Amino acid sequence: MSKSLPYSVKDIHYDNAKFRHRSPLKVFSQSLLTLGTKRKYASCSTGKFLILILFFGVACLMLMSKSPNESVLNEKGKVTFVGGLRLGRLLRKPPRLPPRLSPDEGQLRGSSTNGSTIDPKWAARQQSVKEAFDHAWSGYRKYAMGYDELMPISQKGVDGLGGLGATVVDALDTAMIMGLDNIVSEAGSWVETHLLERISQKGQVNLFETTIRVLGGLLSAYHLSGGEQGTMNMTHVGPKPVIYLNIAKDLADRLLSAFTFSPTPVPFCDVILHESTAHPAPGGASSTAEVASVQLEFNYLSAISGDPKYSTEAMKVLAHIKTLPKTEGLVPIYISPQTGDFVGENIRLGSRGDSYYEYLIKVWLQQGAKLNSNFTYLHDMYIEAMKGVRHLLVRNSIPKGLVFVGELPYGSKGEFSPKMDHLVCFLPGTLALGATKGLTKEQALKENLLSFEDLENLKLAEDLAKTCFEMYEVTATGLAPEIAYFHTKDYSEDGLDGGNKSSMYANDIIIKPADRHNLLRPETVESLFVLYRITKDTKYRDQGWQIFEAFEKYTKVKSGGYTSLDDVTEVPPHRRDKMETFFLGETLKYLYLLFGDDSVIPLDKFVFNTEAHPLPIRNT
Ligand code: DMJ
Repeated sequence: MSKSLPYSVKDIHYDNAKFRHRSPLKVFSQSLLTLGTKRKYASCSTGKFLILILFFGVACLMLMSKSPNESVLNEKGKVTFVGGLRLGRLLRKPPRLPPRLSPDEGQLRGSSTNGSTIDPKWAARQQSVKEAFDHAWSGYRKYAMGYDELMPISQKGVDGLGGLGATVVDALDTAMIMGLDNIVSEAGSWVETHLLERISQKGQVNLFETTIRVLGGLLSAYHLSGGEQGTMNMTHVGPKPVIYLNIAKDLADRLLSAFTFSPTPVPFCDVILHESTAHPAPGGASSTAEVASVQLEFNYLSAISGDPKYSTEAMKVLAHIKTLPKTEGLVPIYISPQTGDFVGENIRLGSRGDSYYEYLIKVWLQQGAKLNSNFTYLHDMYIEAMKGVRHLLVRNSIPKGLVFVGELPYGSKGEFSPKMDHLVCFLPGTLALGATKGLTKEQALKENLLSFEDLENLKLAEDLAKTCFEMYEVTATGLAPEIAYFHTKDYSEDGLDGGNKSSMYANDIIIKPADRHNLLRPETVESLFVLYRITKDTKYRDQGWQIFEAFEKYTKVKSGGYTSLDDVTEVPPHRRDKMETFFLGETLKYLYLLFGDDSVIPLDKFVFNTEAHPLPIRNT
């Protein structure tokens, strides 16, 4: 059990006066003072008196008004409604928000809707990604249809995720976005014919993996196939949206047992689908990232089904984590469903920690990111955590000074480890998104929407994206290892470079033998995609293309599919015989979007769940 950590700093104070928000109370009192001072110099005319009355009236209205929709979770997890004066809220600096545009999602596939012409070079590259997706799918459908994953070398399927045909559901919305109607039909009809039965018969599944891949895939398919009337329809083939919705509800009803069986708001990590029961992991604890990365999906399901129970259960987790002690906003990677407390002191943004931070900002964005929203606490937690990252986890390598995010395996009092999982490469994209809220950097700057924290986070995003790309560039295959270490003044190891001697970072990045595999992961291309959309810097597209070419060269399996690798530092690399579902769900989707038009799944109207399934942002 973890020993208590110091309580986190709860209030965020921007250091830069330019971004300091003035509360209505302060505006009013300052106005009174100003008027009072002026009175010394001029007699009080009737006009001035009327202005004073008007000001006073408006201020009173602001202080007394209540919002009928304001609700909070009490300690027992029940939703209660609150109204009246929320002084704390009035005094807190609200995040700066972009103006909400009216939804205009009519023509979101293929051609440009923003007047820009599509560069033929990038159109051709986008087409290559589409062909790669088709090749990946063809291997899967030939040898593994209905299994969770393809083993492309042995040409068979394997159920590594509980047997719900995870690749089918993970790939479905990518096929919709790419306009691959034949794949949408095949995958859609498999879902319609088999998935409900599978869900009712299968045994143990992991709450998080099933939520992000299967539930998330179904929900995106629902939306992209026109589920919410009048918003969007990317496909005219495959099942009707209501089919996806009904299966999603059935699955989520069973997954809910992870929450209802737990004695605390922290869910158990495993669910027995056919029994609708749940139990903790063998060691007892759940991963922090896992319990805090199901909210986008459950919230959206509540919104479209009209049943609040999904959202209510999932949001209890974040409301609960808000109350726990943290280290400058950073949290240990394990949490106990039995006690509700964090377990151990291991802090990292790689495995088991990553998407906790991602969902803080994305859930806030999903809920409309409104001023005075009940979810502002998520933005506060996110800003505090990113400050903590910059303070405690970010270092520079030597000799060439790559910026990286390390780990604190024994908490902030213990030794710093210069280890960075490839998984951490989600962070540049999340930081950039959190800074501009999906707008371009240019627009956000022009409209003066970036706070000091946003600018710091954006800078870090760009630095880290470079490091993530160099993790590919430094190896003999041009593909990143699962884990890299960074050479610092306190840490070095000889003879463990990536095999590309011409990389200027060959001495900065250390790759240990056990960490040299590549699982076709998406995080770096995800960040390149988000950073390209936000900065419009074409270097991100060039880097994405370079990575795609390396995947083509070393992971493509002739008979169909793509495979993981055992060692990215040797050529030719030894292959690992597994095509992970996220290669179709995420990696190829992000590459396709990176080379395409910005109006397809715009970042200020959608959030991608942590498995790259886009869900619409609430616009009320
Ligand atoms: C995906 O399942 C998700 O992106 C998750 O958040 C982390 N790991 C994989 C991809 O690497």
